[in-house]
Amino acid sequence: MQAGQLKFARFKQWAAGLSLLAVSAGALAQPAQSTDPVEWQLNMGRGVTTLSNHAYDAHMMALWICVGIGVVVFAAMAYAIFAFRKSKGAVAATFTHNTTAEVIWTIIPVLLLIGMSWPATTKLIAMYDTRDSEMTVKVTGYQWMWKYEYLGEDVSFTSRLDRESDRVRQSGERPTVEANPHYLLDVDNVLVLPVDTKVRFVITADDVIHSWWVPALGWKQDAIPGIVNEAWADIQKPGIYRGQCAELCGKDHGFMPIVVKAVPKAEFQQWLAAQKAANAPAPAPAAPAEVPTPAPEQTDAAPATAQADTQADAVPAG
Ligand SMILES: [Cu+2]
Repeated sequence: MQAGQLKFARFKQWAAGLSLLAVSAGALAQPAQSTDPVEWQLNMGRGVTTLSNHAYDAHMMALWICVGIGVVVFAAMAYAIFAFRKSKGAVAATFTHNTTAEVIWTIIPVLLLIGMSWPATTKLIAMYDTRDSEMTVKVTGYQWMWKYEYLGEDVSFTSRLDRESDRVRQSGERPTVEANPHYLLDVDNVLVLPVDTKVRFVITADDVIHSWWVPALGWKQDAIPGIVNEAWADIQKPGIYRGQCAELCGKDHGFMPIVVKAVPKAEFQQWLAAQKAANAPAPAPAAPAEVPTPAPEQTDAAPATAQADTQADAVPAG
């Protein structure tokens, strides 16, 4: 009885998987709203940017070429096994070389490789082409959060694991899909970006190597202290796109998720204006700092300022 139930459960799983396959096949024809992975999803997602679509297309082309090769090779093998079986009086071949066959099985793979590498290379070059971007976001990795700066806009903030996920993970409670649908995948401040806009990212880190990865954007980029890496994205559909740090960066590596919220251009401008307005009062209280304090000796002043800057960087205002 147990075994029967188990079998039935397995069957149900398979049936669900197959129906999901059908659903995702339909979804591929009409791009889906969410790019979160679904249970029993077998293929990679298409993503929501030019680059993610490039990656998907290159992947599908390679996949179908592999399928074609597999079919041809296994069909030839099956035919040989069946047609030249011992009971039909087949005898072992005596030749060791066949120049024609060797030329054919060298040229065909070479053509296939060239056929795959040509589009792959153009796509790779496109990945690094950040020209004509309309805005730039600086991403800085910290142990263990991200800092986002909208360059030239005076808007910046940090983004870290939402407090509820953090509480649950440290409480020993068992998270459930119902109670915590985005357990460890939510942040306090999401990165808001406009759709249909070429956004350039400059990516670095302040302490150790991190990696900024949102699968729906189609790439991940290392965040390395002392180095500024570049990437770009043109998100085509409004939505919430999640990612994570993809470089082992310490004990809380698994707890520095990324959430990108893509909104229509007008809504983004409103959001940006609101952020600027919220930041605006900040300079006023800062004014007293300009009041000249008893001037210390010049030799001391420089290191003190440098230290203050470093601290300000290391502990960004949440
Ligand atoms: Cu990290």
